[in-house]
Amino acid sequence: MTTTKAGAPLDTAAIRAQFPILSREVHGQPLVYLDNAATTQKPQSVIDALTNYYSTMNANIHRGLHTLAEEATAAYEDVRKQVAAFVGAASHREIVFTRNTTESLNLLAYTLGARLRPGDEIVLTTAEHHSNLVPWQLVTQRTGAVLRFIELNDDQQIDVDTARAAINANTRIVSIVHMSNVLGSIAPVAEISEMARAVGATMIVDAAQSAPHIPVDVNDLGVDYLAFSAHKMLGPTGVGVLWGRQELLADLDPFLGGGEMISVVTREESSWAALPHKFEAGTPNIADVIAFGAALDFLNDLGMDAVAAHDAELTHYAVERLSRLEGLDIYGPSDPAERSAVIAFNYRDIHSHDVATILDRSGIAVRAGHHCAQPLMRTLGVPATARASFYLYNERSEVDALVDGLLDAGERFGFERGV
Ligand code: 7TS
Repeated sequence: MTTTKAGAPLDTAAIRAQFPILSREVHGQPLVYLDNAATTQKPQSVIDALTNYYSTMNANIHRGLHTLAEEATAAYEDVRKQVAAFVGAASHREIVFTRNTTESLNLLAYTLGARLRPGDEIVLTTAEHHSNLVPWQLVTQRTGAVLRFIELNDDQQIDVDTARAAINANTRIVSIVHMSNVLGSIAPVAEISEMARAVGATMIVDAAQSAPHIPVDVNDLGVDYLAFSAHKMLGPTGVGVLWGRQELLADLDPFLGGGEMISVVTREESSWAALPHKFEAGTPNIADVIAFGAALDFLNDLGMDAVAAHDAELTHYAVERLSRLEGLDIYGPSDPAERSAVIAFNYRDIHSHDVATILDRSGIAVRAGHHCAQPLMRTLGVPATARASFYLYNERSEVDALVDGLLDAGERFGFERGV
């Protein structure tokens, strides 16, 4: 495991050596993986944790009295404690494992939404990923509650003033993205939480992009619920986290019913298991949760402050280099210090899908499209963008490769090479 002294820059060469996929080639070129906002690559320790689980302790958890079941249960529950420590939760009982951020947010929309009445207001931002929009739209259809949106300011950021304009005495729920998967901007969550509390609203944060990149502490943020996904922070796919304050989770009805979430079941009715099991019906994703523990070890060994500093520095460098390209528009805050790890852009008049396809011929992986944020695309006035997103194993040379790849794409479309 690579260890880094707090404050020292990440040793990306040593880190990269631990990610087998980073040594493969794509179209005969070294892979330059810049699609980390979609999902990150996995270190050998995470891959080994999966194999080790299936090779040595595979069993169903919470129900067996045999050794394998006890070992698997302990390993799974240990990761719950690790996750609790990672976000500063008061207790491991506040951590619910789901499939992904999307399921965590749907759980909240389903359970909290059932309490809303016509005219109640749910406040989102115009920058939400569809997973923090569509579930609330379904709630409005069922209840007559209405959606209100925090708009971007002139610098394409969510700020305290735009939030103040949307939150009022009718607000029951505020559910906002912490770090936008398009703009890379970080919302002032602590201040917005205070506004929500002042009107008695529940405060939810979509931390799918922030938890991987910056230290996230639920106490500092002052929120009620937080959702994120393991696969965007070195962990396996198929594991999501919902953190909620214990007294609030205890007060919610279950989302899914079935095995392991009950206490007593009669033919007519049931009572619920204690937290967090009330929200984990059925056999969970045991192997992937356990491997997520190895991902958290990896992040903790580096230190989230060091990860944040690395991502910010690289993003700063990338914004600087990309802004020098003629005909390249970058979306999001103008000051690179206001963003992290994600840069959405359009180049010349080349469609972002063509940009991504041409870059792929040089081994460079970026995403193109609407990034599951269609209302934001409309606000920005574009149908789609290309997007480069970075993580702890990316290096400046890969940003340089991206710039070269874009110049190549420009040439193919008849533009003169030249910066
Ligand atoms: N919220 C944000 C801010 C996201 O960026 C994503 C995924 C989600 C929620 C949903 O996460 P999931 O794990 O449930 O899928 N964002 C992206 C992306 O930007 N490209 O691919 C997935």
